[in-house]
Amino acid sequence: HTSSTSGSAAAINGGHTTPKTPSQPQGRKKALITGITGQDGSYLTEFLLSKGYEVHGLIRRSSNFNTQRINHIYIDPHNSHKAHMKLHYADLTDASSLRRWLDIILPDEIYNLAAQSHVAVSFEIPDYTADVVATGALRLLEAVRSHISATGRTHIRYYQAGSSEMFGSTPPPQSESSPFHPRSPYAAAKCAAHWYTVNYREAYGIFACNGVLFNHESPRRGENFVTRKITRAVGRIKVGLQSKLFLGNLQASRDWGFAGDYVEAMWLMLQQDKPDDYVVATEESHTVEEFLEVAFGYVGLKWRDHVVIDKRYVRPAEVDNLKGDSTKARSVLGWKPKVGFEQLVKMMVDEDIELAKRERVLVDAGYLDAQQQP
Ligand code: NDP
Ligand code: GDR
Repeated sequence: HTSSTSGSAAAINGGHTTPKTPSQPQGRKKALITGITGQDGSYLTEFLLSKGYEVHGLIRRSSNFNTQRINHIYIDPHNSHKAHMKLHYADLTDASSLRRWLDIILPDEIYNLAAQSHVAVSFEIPDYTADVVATGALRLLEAVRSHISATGRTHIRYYQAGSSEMFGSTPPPQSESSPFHPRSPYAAAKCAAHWYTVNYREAYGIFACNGVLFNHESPRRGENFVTRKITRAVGRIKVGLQSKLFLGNLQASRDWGFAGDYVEAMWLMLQQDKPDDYVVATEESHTVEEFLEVAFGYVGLKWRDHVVIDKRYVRPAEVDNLKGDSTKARSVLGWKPKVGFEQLVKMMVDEDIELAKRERVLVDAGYLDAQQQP
């Protein structure tokens, strides 16, 4: 990679030095991911490492370790030849930390995945949710803008993790041209982040994209989202550690895909000639009840024997029906999902059965209470 700016290029130019082009990346591309410890952050890191990137992740301070989803990728930085994922402390509520790491890391691509991402919890902590999800995105965009203006690194590309929740009560199928009608503080904050991203693209010419992603799940999904809550319960019920599962509204429909497929769409958006916004979805929708049928049925259980409705899990305002139209992502990005609904549910149940079997061993040996989870 040295030829374009070193002596050999000058020789080709007849002795004139090649002008420095600070906007061009050289060598291994660098990605910066906020929310690297989350579900999507872990899959995106694996994906970018497989493409030869150096991946930098911002992690927030926690009193417990919060790197479980990326521990398997982590290599001690003292082993510098192999350690292509690096972690730094920062927080989306701390603007100075964001700008400082941009200046130190000099990333080529930035993926803003960090969020208080639980819709029901956003009704409990609306102010904090807006601070991280909406203002956090604005802080990062502003850090990117001032970093570019100070360094001339205009090639930087930015991805904003938008959500189908922004469509809220707009009837399906939802596409890029469907209006937003958010139904929670989380969704309203994501709409703000969406428009901040559009505005920084239009006002400053920043290469910034919004991915409007429909629900995507995996064995790494947080345990209080409905899919993982169900598959964890199936595993624990199957090995005799639990008998009841408390849920809220079973009639909501979601367009559920596999997180591993969706991180590729994020990357593809940043590889295009022009920045744009894209809906990413399977285009297939199922109710929570249908998810229960497949998950319990797969291991020979009947969900009606175990599920108890608890009003605590019913939201003040619900999003009833999400089903995406991802024609644009399919035609422009050449993206399509590889994992279908049944395969996704079975993948999650398989992993959670294994996890529950390990818990059972610990419970039987007296190392764990059956109510506890490791
Ligand atoms: P997760 O909840 O699994 O991960 C969220 C990440 O954000 C975690 O790494 C978390 O850190 C981090 N985070 C939370 N607050 C802060 C903060 N104040 N400063 C810095 N980091 C913070 O979410 P997913 O991986 O599922 O989703 C990724 C993104 O995509 C989110 O923005 C989400 O809203 C959005 N999205 C998700 C969809 C889905 O179906 N999964 C669909 C559409 C959009 P920690 O580990 O310490 O908690
Ligand atoms: P969602 O996901 O709100 O779509 O947001 P979640 O899995 O939390 O809810 C899906 C649907 O299931 C119903 N539900 C329950 N949900 C939870 N969490 N717990 C329950 O006990 C329960 N019972 C029924 C909900 O009412 C809802 O209708 C996810 C998040 O990842 C967001 O960050 C992301 O933006 C959107 O997906 C797209």
